[in-house]
Amino acid sequence: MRCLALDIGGTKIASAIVTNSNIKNRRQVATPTTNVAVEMHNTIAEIMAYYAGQFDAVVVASTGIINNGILTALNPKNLGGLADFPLKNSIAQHTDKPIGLLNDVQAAVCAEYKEQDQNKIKNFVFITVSTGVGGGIILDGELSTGPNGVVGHIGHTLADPNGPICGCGRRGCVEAIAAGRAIEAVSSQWTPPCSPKEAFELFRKGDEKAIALIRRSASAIANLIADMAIGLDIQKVSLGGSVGLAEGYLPLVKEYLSTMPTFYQCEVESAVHGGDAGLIGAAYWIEKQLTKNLL
Ligand code: ADP
Ligand code: BMX
Ligand code: ZN
Repeated sequence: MRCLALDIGGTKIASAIVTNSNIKNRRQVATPTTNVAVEMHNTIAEIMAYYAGQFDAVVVASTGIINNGILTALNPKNLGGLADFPLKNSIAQHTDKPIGLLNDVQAAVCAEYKEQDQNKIKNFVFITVSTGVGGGIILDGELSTGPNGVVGHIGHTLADPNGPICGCGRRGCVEAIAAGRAIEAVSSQWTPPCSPKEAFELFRKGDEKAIALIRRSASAIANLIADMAIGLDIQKVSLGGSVGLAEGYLPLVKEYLSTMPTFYQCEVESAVHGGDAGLIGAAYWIEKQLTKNLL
């Protein structure tokens, strides 16, 4: 099946035709930041027109809570203030083909889990450290989404009760400390101001303030992994997102995790599919849904 997959993140929207996990015609545009409700429709219309006639089904892996065809941002600040968006309707205006929607990280975990030894690994998590922090959770070999699509919003568990207010409204979420946006909130105040990518370059050159900032993020993610391991008996974690995949980050996460008692530890590796995990996982998921007549 030729599947048009879209991966809508807080920073970028990737799209591609995915067939048997092979990606063709991959494109990437920036996620709208102003007038987002209107611009999101326009961006989707442009993507749908570009791929017209090339697909048998459409699947969207999107940031936000995906339920009943609606995208609801838990952290609207990650989407230029957009709180709700009629994602399914926006796509349906351009195609009669089947449409599937799920959260971006729930999609990514499907791609990563299919690469695992599933006889051995039953409980598995994909964590993205990107614009935000999110998780996709496999329990007993099955993707868990929950009655409202909320499962996996682990970026909004507590990292520091005295930490910054998160865009979701809660104080001290992991996302408010570890995410790309959290890194940017600090590095953009430096002289000269730095993007997260530049902050990582400074970190790799041994700059002390950059090391402290990246370590703060990695430590919060290591604690999140420990919480997952002890709360859900997670056997392995796959780490993705542009921050999670940045050179030097995974070794720090492993370093913090290795200081914890044994029951809190589990295997952690970089996402096998890198930045394409969302696209590949979404296509894999919709094929399964269509086979089971679930869409
Ligand atoms: P999305 O959140 O849209 O899925 P990404 O996974 O690319 O997108 O994550 C975007 C975040 O990662 C932004 O905060 C951005 O500043 C940061 N980022 C992008 N490239 C890099 C890089 N090479 N190293 C570290 N951080 C990066
Ligand atoms: C946020 C939340 C999650 C998402 C995660 C990673 C919103 C808009 N998004 O915690 O649904 O999975 O970010 O998203 O509330 P990304 O944009 O960083 O890929
Ligand atoms: Zn939060």
